[in-house]
Amino acid sequence: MERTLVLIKPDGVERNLSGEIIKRLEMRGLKITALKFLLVKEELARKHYDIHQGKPFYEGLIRYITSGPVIAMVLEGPNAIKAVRQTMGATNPVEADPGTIRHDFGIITSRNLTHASDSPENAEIEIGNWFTQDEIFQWERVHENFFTGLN
Ligand code: 3AN
Repeated sequence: MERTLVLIKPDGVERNLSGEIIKRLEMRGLKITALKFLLVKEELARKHYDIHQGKPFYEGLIRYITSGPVIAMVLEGPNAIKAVRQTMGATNPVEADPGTIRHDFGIITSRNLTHASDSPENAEIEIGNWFTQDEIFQWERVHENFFTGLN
């Protein structure tokens, strides 16, 4: 089963959108297997956004993600990576499709509310950066097969 790391960034938490964002992802059928509320230390922020080091927006991105509490989650399900990124919408909220989180609640790229892993390989690396093994739970929903199609 696919897993992905999802962050509700400080603007999402500050604007009281955490519940709405989690609701939309849960309603798609994704299962929460880990969740925490934390202030991101600079070291974790720089590791998480390492790929963007040197870009003009990099230092602003580090200030943004460390500016207030975030919610970090591991979500699991078939096609979890693609499904979450589809529900989040394009990086730039004014290019995101109507009905996506970034379209519905955002207007600028530098305050685009959420992060989600973009590939299975990066998901595993990111999950390892944000969570310890004992913070992640393997559990079965009573009607798991409604979501997974596996009987
Ligand atoms: P996504 O989050 O959609 O995978 P990435 O990985 O290209 O997008 O960018 C990571 C984060 O960097 C974005 N979520 C956004 O916060 C920030 N970012 C990307 N491009 C820009 C930009 N041109 N200006 C400001 N911030 C940016």
